[in-house]
Amino acid sequence: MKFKSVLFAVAALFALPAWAADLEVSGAFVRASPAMAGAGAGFLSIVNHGAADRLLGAEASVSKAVELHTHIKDGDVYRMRAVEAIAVPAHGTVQLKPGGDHIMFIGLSEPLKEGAKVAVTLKFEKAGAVKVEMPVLGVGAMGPAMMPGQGMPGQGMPGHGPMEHGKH
Ligand SMILES: [Cu+2]
Repeated sequence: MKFKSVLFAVAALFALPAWAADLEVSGAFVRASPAMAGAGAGFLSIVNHGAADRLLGAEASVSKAVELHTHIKDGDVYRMRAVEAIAVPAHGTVQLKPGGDHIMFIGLSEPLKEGAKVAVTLKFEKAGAVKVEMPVLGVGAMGPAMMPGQGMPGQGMPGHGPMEHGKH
């Protein structure tokens, strides 16, 4: 465990991407949540340089529960649905992004404020625990490239607001 802690400390020094075994996690971010939202969504990219793996879940202290979600198209409406795992193909890339797969923080203990950071531990079937710091970006942010303050006020997309949680 001590060795692992040192590894994490080094990873923190150099910020992202975080490496674990053959997995490279980058571009992680969380969207700021409106004060009353109670839930938030996180996104990231996983590049797999090795054999197939699966993301089985995640842990974070910011919310009561953390689920893996995907979006399914139901007529003209996209709905979120919890999934048991997200496949990470061998030598492939998986993108958790707005409108697709994402990490859902349910039962936030406090609103996700733009500029804060959320510590998340990803749980992979083979690679095990991978810690990642997810910066909180604007409500409608599409990725870390859109830094706080760069977007025009009110330009963002509505994010998760109008979507329905099929399983909650
Ligand atoms: Cu969701």
